[in-house]
Amino acid sequence: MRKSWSISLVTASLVAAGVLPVSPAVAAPPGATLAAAAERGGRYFGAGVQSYKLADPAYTAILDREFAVVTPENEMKLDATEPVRGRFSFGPADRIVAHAEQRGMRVRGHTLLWHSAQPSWLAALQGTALRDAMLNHVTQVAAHFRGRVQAWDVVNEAFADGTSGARRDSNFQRTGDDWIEAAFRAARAADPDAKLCYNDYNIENRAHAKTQAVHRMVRDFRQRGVPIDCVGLQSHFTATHPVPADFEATLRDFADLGVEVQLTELDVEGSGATQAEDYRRVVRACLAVDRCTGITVWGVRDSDSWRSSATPLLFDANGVKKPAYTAVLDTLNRGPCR
Ligand code: 9MR
Repeated sequence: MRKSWSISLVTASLVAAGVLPVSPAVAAPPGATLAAAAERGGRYFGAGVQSYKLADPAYTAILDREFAVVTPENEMKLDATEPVRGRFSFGPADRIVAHAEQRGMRVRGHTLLWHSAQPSWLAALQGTALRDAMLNHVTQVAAHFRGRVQAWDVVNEAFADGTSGARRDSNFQRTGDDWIEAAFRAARAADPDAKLCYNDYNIENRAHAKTQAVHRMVRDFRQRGVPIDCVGLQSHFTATHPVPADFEATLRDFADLGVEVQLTELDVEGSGATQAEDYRRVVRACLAVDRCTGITVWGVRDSDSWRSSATPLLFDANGVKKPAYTAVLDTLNRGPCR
């Protein structure tokens, strides 16, 4: 520690004396926010947001200061955007997109097709009628946000838990195995510039059947030219689903297929130094893999979380930075270590 400090002092005085050129490494100060620190390593740092919270100045103060990318937690889901067949409703999602654009933040779209949060009219359909309605939904929603969403979770959570490695049973799945690729093709046609992601939970552990099944699907899509650009690993970590020892290897396995990987809904149950260390490991794993392009935490303060009693986020209910925040900021500022 002392050694590198004195070396950088010597370097700095040589630069000041005009002996050495100013290099970006010397000139760039550590990032003071999550977004700035991530940016130094060429990554983004984002948060899941809820439109009704944009009216809370304590919430937006943290959001606008710390994050470069926002993901609407619920406002782009099927039940929110097409509550009645063919009648689209974009108000709350548009409010989030406008908030982001006014502040130079980017948007992750979540999600075009998910077996959950379906409006009742859609859940009642089957066969060709259902398939047509699914693809029309993808087309209409992706077209509405065309050019304004940097990456879409085109399909969310389509694989079963457990050891089967099978697709999850759902009305979507019952229209035929090819529903996922059909959705990706429709999304590409509707918004050619958005990155198209497959997103899921419990695919962080390389040894798990579900992880391997998703990996096989992405490999197959790449081989057959189905337009897929990224895999989103939700990364909801708990005591029973901890950060796996092989997390970096999992990210690398997906990245080796030629897709980006993004941590899309990160949160870690716990508190204090243990939680901080878990967060540090997650960020380090992403930084170690070139194609891991960014991290989104699933909420701003613990009180904003879908599982607030697990205190899984980086700010406490009062908006105070937690040890986990400091660990993430510090790890991002250290950058990719090889
Ligand atoms: O955080 C979201 C919560 O507010 C919603 O009630 C819930 C149901 O729509 O979805 C939560 O977000 C989920 C995400 O969309 C997909 N992965 C799991 C997330 C946590 O349940």
